[in-house]
Formats: sequence, structure tokens, C-alpha cells
Amino acid sequence: MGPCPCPAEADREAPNVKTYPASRDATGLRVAVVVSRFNPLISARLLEGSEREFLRRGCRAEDIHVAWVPGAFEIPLAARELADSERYDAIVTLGSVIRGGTPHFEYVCQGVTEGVAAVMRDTRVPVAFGVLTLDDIDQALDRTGGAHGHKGEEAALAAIEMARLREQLGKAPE
Ligand code: INI
Repeated sequence: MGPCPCPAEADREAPNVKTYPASRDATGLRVAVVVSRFNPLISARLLEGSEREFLRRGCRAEDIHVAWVPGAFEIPLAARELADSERYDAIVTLGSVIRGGTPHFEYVCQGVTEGVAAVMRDTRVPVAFGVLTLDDIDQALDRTGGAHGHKGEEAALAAIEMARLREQLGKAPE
């Protein structure tokens, strides 16, 4: 797979600075995707995007494991169990929380955001955050293959890049 779009060494002001190599090659990675069933059309689009990106980058279909949960609030528990299992190089979390005019929206957003961050912090397994927080369904459609790109694909790409970077960070760059 091609390199990341980082500045070329020759273009940098300090060309002798050593940089951990970035990679978007998913060959040999084993990944898990946690996806919320709430707003199912958006969930399906997010999941398709993540799966497509993993496959495009060389991941084997049988090495992509998907766990469905009822809503975004339940995502952190599933992500933590998967991270604790030590079976995965990275985890992707997917879902959508759509503002409904009640404080519930804020609580669900806060719960999933803080919960997912805690899983990554506590376990050190890369966990990509592909949970959309939106005003309405049109914003969700725009971000799942519409005018504003595809957050499912982006989350998979972030997971791959962090899994590869984590492999490198334990040793000095060459
Ligand atoms: N869950 C979502 O994933 N998205 C939402 O928009 C949403 N709203 O609007 O309420 C939502 N609520 C359910 C929540 O995540 C839990 O599943 C529920 O509270 C049970 O714990």
C-alpha cells in the first residue's frame, strides 16, 4: 500500500530528524468493529465503509470481527471486552447520536465519548472513534458517503495507522 501523505523528507527543514514510519497497510491485522444498532441505516453505511477500507488496505475478511450493540451508550463496554481479550490490533467504534431536543443527547454523547477514550487509555489498544454526533439525519447521510466524506472509512484508516504506529513506538526509529 502507498505511504501516508506526509511531507517528503527532502522538503523538511530538519531532514535528519528521525520519524516513526507511518503505514496504512492492513495486511495481517486483526480488527474488531463495535457498531450501534440505533439509527440502523446510518450504522449500516458506517459499517460498510469501515469494512471496505479494511479490505482495500489488505485485511482479510475473516480477520474483521463485528459486534453489534443496542445503542451508542453500550459501545464502551463491548469495546473494553474486545480490547481486554488481547485478540485485536485495533478496534473501530461506529454509531450515530442525533440531537432530539432533550438532554438525553448530551448524556449519550458524553458517555460514549468518555467511555471509548477510557478504553484506549486503559488498555493501550488503538480505538478509533467513528461515532457521529449530529443535529439531524441529513448530516449523518452527508458523512457516510455524501458531501462530507465517509466517517466509517476514516475510522478504519485511523485504526490501521495507529495499529502500525503502535508496533513501532516501542523501539527507536531507524
Ligand atoms: N443511541 C444512539 O446510538 N443514538 C441515538 O441517537 C440515541 N438517542 O437519540 O437516544 C441513542 N439512545 C440509546 C442509548 O444509546 C442506549 O442504548 C439506551 O439509553 C439504553 O442504555
